[in-house]
Amino acid sequence: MRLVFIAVLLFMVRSTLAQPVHSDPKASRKTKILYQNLSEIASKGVMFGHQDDLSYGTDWWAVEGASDVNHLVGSYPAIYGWDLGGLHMDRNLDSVAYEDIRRWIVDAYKMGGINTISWHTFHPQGLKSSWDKSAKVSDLLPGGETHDQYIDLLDKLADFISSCKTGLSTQIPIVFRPFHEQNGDWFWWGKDNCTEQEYISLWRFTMDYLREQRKLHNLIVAFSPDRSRLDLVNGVGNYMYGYPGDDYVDVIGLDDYWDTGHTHNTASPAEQLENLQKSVELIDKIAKEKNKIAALTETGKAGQEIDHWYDSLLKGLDGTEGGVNISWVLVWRNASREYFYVPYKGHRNEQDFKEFYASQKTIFQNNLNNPYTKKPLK
Ligand code: BMA
Repeated sequence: MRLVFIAVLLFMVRSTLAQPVHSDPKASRKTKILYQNLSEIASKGVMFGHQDDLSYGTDWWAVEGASDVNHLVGSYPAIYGWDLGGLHMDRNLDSVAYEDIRRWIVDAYKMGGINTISWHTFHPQGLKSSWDKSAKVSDLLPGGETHDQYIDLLDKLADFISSCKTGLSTQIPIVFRPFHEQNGDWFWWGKDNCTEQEYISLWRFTMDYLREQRKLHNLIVAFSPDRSRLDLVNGVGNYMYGYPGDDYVDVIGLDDYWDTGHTHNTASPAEQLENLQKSVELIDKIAKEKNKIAALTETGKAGQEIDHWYDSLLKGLDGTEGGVNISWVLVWRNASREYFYVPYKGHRNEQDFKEFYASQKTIFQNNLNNPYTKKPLK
């Protein structure tokens, strides 16, 4: 009897430990449920995400209900990526109207999809773009020259996020992925442009402000370094550059365009596949150790210039220890017939994408029940 009791107790402790713990103790109920579900879904397969899926495609712009993914396979993606660069304007960097983004975020939520927001933000000083490295992180921190303008920007961000709601109900849970690819040298928040401590302070200040001053408790926060600047030999240590702490991160993410046929990567396709597997194993390991979840927050091959690209992606994910078990992969946007990440009808990778969709290991909108309830999958 005593043994049975101990066994039950151990089982209970183990199941509690296996649950990811959200970084915000005040996170809303739905946000916590979604977070648990992101972990549960990962044990069944990988969700597919597409940036700007409802906004435009290779040959249409802002058509209600349209989606290149749905057009090709008959299901919307499970994850919808949006970008809030340019909050001082009516439209974001890619000319998508904010009022449309807001409506589509709500639509995606109502369909049972999951929204993730990236932030190619302008620096408030002189409205310098994300890629303008004359912009300084230190100016945004408390005591910095443009700190007050940064607060204004954060207010605009918070206003927008708060406005994404259904009727009178509370805020929609959103995966927020600020200041991405910080280990690269292309953004003003990048490695060679500020100190690690400045980067961490910016992240913490941002999240504290959104949570404490603006009462946003609907955010699942994603950290996403870039794989091209990650040394897999010293994987864990290297990954942690700029990590703001477990209280500020929920998703151990990675942007990996490198192992998926990047033009400057001279490694053979076989080596790239192996490195993709290692990269995914790395984030999975860190996430498990920290009781968080892992995701490929960005990946893809612009122009789909590689045959069977999606098949390789799936092999990369499936070849990892334990098989496909990260929460999602998100490919970038379909802006034109030259710049796209999901093949269009008639493209030679059309069948490749259809097989990716048909795989038991991938999860699209069709397979989701409702990730904001206790039963996420159909
Ligand atoms: C980049 C490119 C840019 C775009 C930006 C924000 O990766 O796609 O063209 O403006 O993302 O979406």
